[in-house]
Amino acid sequence: RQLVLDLREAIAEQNLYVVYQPKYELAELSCIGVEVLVRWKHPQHGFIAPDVFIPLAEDNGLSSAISKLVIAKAAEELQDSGLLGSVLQHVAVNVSATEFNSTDEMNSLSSFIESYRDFAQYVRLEITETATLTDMRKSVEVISQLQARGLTLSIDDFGTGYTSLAMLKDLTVDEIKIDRSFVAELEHDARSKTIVCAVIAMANSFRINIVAEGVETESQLKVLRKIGCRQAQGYYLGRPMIIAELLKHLADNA
Ligand code: G
Ligand code: G
Ligand code: MN
Ligand code: NA
Repeated sequence: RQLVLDLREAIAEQNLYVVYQPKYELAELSCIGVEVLVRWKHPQHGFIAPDVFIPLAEDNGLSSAISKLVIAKAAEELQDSGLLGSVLQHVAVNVSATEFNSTDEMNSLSSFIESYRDFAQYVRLEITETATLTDMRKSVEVISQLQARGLTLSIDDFGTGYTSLAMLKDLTVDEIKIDRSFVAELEHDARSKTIVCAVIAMANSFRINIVAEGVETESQLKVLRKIGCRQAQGYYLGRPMIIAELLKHLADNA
């Protein structure tokens, strides 16, 4: 309970900050986007993981405040970086299911994003598969509204939910991200590999962008390349970094 109060205060005082994990195009191993991830350093308890405070935020009506804070910080840090539109084709922001499932909150979020004029066009929203789609028909509607406003949509942690195939059938998403559990098993478990291959094939035929998450080794990257995966993220390619580190990382890898 104290933690919720502290979180509220941290949000109000803009004391959360963001890091950026690069996303790579595998053909040329060039960075083409970033995923923005929120971080909280508590004044007494030190770093608190998003796995802890995001659910807390969701349970206490703070999701949309966090999304807006993340977008404001990313816009502020990236707007003058010279990266937007040149190196970075998009900037991905995670959206909680509680927020995604509220039409009001999503309208409010997209208006907020639109207020960042030179930034809005780069924003891509990531929604987690498992948590999201309680009501497929409503999701279809929300997603097409967001796309009509120029935002692109990505399905995060793809393959972990029960509705993966229904989503491919019904949702006109721009991107799917293969959950890192499949990538971790890619080399040891033939069935995981078969699933990943099938997802890549389906995504390619639907012309949906496909990203492998959680790439931690060179050999995983090799396998992914071989089976036709075009984009990837993971510690092997780049950890989540503060803006100064991101700029250095991109300069070093240019
Ligand atoms: O960055 P990290 O691996 O610690 O993130 C852990 C979890 O928290 C992931 O599921 C990630 O999607 C989620 N997360 C990180 N940043 C944000 C954010 O800004 N908003 C939301 N809703 N979730 C986030
Ligand atoms: O659920 P989502 O995909 O948004 O989670 C993103 C989180 O995954 C980030 O917070 C990041 O810390 C974590 N992450 C990114 N790359 C890797 C990786 O290669 N391995 C592992 N274990 N976690 C990763
Ligand atoms: Mn994500
Ligand atoms: Na994920």
